Order: sequence, then structure tokens, then C-alpha cells
Amino acid sequence: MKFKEKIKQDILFGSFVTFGLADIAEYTALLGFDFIVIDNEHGILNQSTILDMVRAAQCQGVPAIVRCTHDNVENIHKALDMGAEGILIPVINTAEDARNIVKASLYAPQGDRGIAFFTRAARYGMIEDKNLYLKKSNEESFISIQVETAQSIKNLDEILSVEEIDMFFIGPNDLAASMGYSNSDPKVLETIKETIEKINKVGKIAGIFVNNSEEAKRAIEWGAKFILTSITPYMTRGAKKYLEEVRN
Ligand code: 3PY
Ligand code: MG
Repeated sequence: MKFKEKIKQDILFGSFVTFGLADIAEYTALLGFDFIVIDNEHGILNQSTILDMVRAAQCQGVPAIVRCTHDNVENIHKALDMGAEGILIPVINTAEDARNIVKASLYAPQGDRGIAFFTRAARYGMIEDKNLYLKKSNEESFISIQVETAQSIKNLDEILSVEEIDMFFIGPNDLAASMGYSNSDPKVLETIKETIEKINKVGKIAGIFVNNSEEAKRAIEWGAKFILTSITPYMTRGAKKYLEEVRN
């Protein structure tokens, strides 16, 4: 089943991969995560590394989503041409921002994604029916955006009205910073809870970044289904604990 359909049915647990190495993408997939998000917002990955990472995860049967920057349409095209299951676009503040992402992600008539049939997504030209490929790509690409600023929360109703967006993701770090509070401030937590509820009310999927299982459970209780963490802090904690234990 395609990721876009699966996330409608289940709560799924994913991890960011922030190191630019196919092995780490494969390792993360093998850990048992339901999907990975390759971070090209903050990461310093180049396109061929991202492609290797997408392929590595998919070889283990795990979907790969690429987080691109919001102002670079070219990166969206490349991620989808590589055959990533979808994209995650940060810092979307208005409905117009969201519509621009849809436009870049979909082929005509819904969008203006450039057509190429020699890409990995098009099986290097070996797809049999080109029109079917274009149609299926539009139907199956998972398009998700981040609502993570005070402005995006203010414009939430309008942003949520953009039909073709499959998932609305809350970035607690940016949200808290833009609201002027710490992540654990009750005002931030209340905003996150209300945002998830609003997303669900319009029948859309809510996603969120979590630092640990407690935060994940709380977000699930509030209605989030796309639960994204990062393996890095768990590796750090495990390694530090080991060093403490052997040195004491
Ligand atoms: C944020 O918290 O701002 C994110 O984008 C996800 O970690
Ligand atoms: Mg963010």
C-alpha cells in the first residue's frame, strides 16, 4: 500500500535522517521505523546523496520523504523525480505558500511540475504508459507542509483549505520560538493541541516532531498520526550512558 494511503489508516512512526549517508538511511529503515524523512532543510546533503538515501530506505521496504526548503521548487522536483514517496516543506505561512508547493509537486492540470520520463521515478523511461505515470504520480505523491510559526497558526483555516495537501506537520521548535516561549510553555502546548484538533476536524492528517516516547504518546492522544523523531538523541543517550557506566 502506498504511504499516502497507509497514513490515512495507521499511526506511523518515522525518523529524520540528518547524516548524509545511505548507510544511515538504511540503518534507520532496518531499525523498524515506518518511514524516514531525509532532512535537506538543515542538512548539508547533495542531491546524489539524497538519491542514495532514498534508494537505501526503499530497498528495505521503508518509504522515504525528503524535507526540502520552502523556497526552492527545484529541490521538490528533484526529490519526486528521484522516486521519493513524498516531500515535507517547512515554514509555510499562508495558503498561497501552500498552493505554490502543490503547484510544484503535481503535474498539470493541478500543477506545473516539469515532465521527464528518464527519471528514477519513471523507471528511467521504462514505464509503459506515460499518461498513467503522470496520473499515478499526482495521485500517489505525499505532499506535506509544516505549520510552525505564529503566522501559520493565525492563517491555519486558510492553509487547511488547500485540498491537495496530505499532511500538516507541526514543528514545535520553530513554533515555540516564533511565539516567543520555550517548547514546554503551556501556551505552546495548548496551541499544538488546538492545531492538531483543527487539522483533524477538516479530515486531514496531523504530524509532529517529538523528542521522546512521552511526547509521542501525548501527540497521539491529541490526534497526531505522523509521528516523527530523530535517532540522533537516542544514539547520544545510549553511547553516553555506556561511557558513564564503563568509566565509573
Ligand atoms: C521544528 O521543530 O521546528 C521542526 O521543524 C521539526 O523538528
Ligand atoms: Mg522547523
